[in-house]
Amino acid sequence: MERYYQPEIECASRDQIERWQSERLARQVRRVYENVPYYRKKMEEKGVTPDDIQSVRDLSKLPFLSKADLRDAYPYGLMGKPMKDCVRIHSTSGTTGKRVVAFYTQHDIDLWEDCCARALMAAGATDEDVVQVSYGYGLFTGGAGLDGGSHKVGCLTVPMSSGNTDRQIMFIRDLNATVLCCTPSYAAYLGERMKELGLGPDDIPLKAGIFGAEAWSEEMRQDIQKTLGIRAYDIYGLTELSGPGVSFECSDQHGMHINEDHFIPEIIDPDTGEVLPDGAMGELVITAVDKEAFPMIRYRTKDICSLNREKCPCGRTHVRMTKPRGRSDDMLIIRGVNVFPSQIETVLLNHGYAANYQILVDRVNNTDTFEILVEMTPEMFTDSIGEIQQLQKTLSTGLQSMLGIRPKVTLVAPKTIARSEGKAVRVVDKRKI
Ligand code: DLL
Repeated sequence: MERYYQPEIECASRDQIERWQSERLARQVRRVYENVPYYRKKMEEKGVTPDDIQSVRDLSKLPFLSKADLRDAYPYGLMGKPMKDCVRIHSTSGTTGKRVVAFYTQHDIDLWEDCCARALMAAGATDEDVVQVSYGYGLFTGGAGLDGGSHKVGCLTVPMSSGNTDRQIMFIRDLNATVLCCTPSYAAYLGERMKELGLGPDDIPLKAGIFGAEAWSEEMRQDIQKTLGIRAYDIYGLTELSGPGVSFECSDQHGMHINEDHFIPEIIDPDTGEVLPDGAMGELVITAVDKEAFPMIRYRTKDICSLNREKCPCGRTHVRMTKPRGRSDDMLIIRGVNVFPSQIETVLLNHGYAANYQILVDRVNNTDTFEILVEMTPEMFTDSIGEIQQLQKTLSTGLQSMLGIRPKVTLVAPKTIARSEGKAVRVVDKRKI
């Protein structure tokens, strides 16, 4: 039986959804024009005023907002409410320069938790369930978002956070957890560890998992479902747009319903900015129509996917997006952590290396592997294994403190990494996503 948290919204007619979107969009655009000088300036540059935005059909008249704008306006320049009205911040796991710091009013938190509650109920959760939240808590949005949604549904919430895998398994068993929330790679690792401990799907009470924050394949879903004996549901979101719950999967498991009463999606050609028709693959752009503290209008997510407006058997009427295929920029997500090649470059140069390196990413046994080949400079070149090992260790530690994740570093002789005459190919990502 399909369960809904807010059936009157999730199954509303298209007319009703468009009415909500149009009203809220017009109000939101006026609000930012009057209160956020950064937005006003961008709108003036494009020659558009709040009077031009009467309905969702006028959306394309508005300027895009990009991560570069967020950096420009860091940290307070995009705030739609005074600081005293804000109750929380969250932040991304790290970017080249500044992190994204997102602000929330209590109203924003409420809407966000509603979206996560919808995702949980779509995965079958009720107030009889025990939900183990194994996303990180803290600045990352994963823990807080699913935790809040779980409370709204009335589930018994276990705020585990990530790590300590054996204790995770013990709690799932001892506390009878029926729903698990974590990254898909961590779910796969939990499965692997269970096998090592001689445990199978029948030894754990889990029935569903809500996995997101990184791209994962259909094959990985099948694998997790089999190993843990559950149904595995995808969930998508980003810090700029609150966090998890921008969209989520239903029992049909064919694409994620975007919470269209809060988020208006568009797909654009990432190179030209042209809005593409439904079904075309392109960059997802989202307008959040109800967020107060950190309003996002036509925000370019960089995530590549397509939209599907076909009727869904689950009864929900909100449009579905396909699993994001990848990103239009160079950011890598390794074990759920955002990694930019330029961050690696910074560390290499700070440690006296040249920018001759290659990032090798793969997925072995459902876990991301992360290796960096780094050329020694002729000055530091040595044959001594001991010295090389010491250099590798030092560099790996330096990279870990920048990235929050430890790569394997392999030092290679000078001039062994191919040079390019055009753009350098820094990343070899063998994960088949
Ligand atoms: O990852 C929010 C989140 C937490 C989503 C827990 C789902 C579950 P950020 O750290 O800001 O926020 O990273 C956002 O992660 O632009 C995508 O590239 C990627 N991403 C998030 N969910 C998915 C997914 C959280 N289901 C960035 N599939 C986004 C593929 C995803 N990529």
